[in-house]
Amino acid sequence: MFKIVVLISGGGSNLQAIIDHIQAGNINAEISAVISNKADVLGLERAATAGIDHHVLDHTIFASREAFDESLAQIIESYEPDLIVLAGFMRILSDGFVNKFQGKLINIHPALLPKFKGLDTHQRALDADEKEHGASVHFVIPELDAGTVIIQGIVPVKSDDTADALQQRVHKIEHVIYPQAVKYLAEEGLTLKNGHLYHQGKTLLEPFKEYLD
Ligand code: NHR
Ligand code: GAR
Repeated sequence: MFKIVVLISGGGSNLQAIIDHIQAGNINAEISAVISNKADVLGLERAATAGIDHHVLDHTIFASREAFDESLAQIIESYEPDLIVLAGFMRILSDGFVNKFQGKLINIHPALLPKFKGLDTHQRALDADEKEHGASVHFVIPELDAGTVIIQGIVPVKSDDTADALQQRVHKIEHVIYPQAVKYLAEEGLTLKNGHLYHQGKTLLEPFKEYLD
């Protein structure tokens, strides 16, 4: 079985979307564990409800980022996962951690990368007067939000949009593209070689794209 560990810091609605697709038989994989750096978040309850092992690893008790990452890596490795999914995980991971899991570590970022790396993406998209915004699932490399993009979900920006309204629209498409990306990796032989995507033996020159309808 293709085994997944999911890292969260909060609500875990993307975690829930992946759980739902697995339970519905759309993705042939299992989530072995969910790990949160924050206690008492809804995402941990979602894991408990689905009968998934879950852990809290509070980053504030560690002396350094590296010490936290070391401990995080130990928990992850105990599950021997094929894939590690960052789903609203809000801690930047050190180079050592990222290199250890390279090619197996993915993130969803709420912007159409390479635009709007970092935080506060929805307000920044509005301020830049973008006509389209969205989310990108990408492989994680040490450089923040800079790894190869697998799939993008694209939503319109409306003339009277607020950051909140836009965020909600982006969230909807995240729940479509993240399970889809996991399926490509778990079942369809999507891999990363030398920074390029291969899908069923062919090089992909562009990420997959989905539009909100
Ligand atoms: N780590 C690496 N090495 N590379 C990436 O591309 C990563 C990563 C860790 C997380 C998610 C990312 C996003 O999608 C992600 C990508 C947190 C921050 C951040 O500044 C930035 C980007 C992302 C996640 N975090 C602060 C920190 O000091 C804490 C902010 C908070 O706690 O609210 O780590 O946007
Ligand atoms: C998602 O919108 C995700 O793109 C974003 O946090 C949200 C998590 O939602 N990620 C980041 O901003 C990472 N820096 P969820 O917890 O409900 O899945």
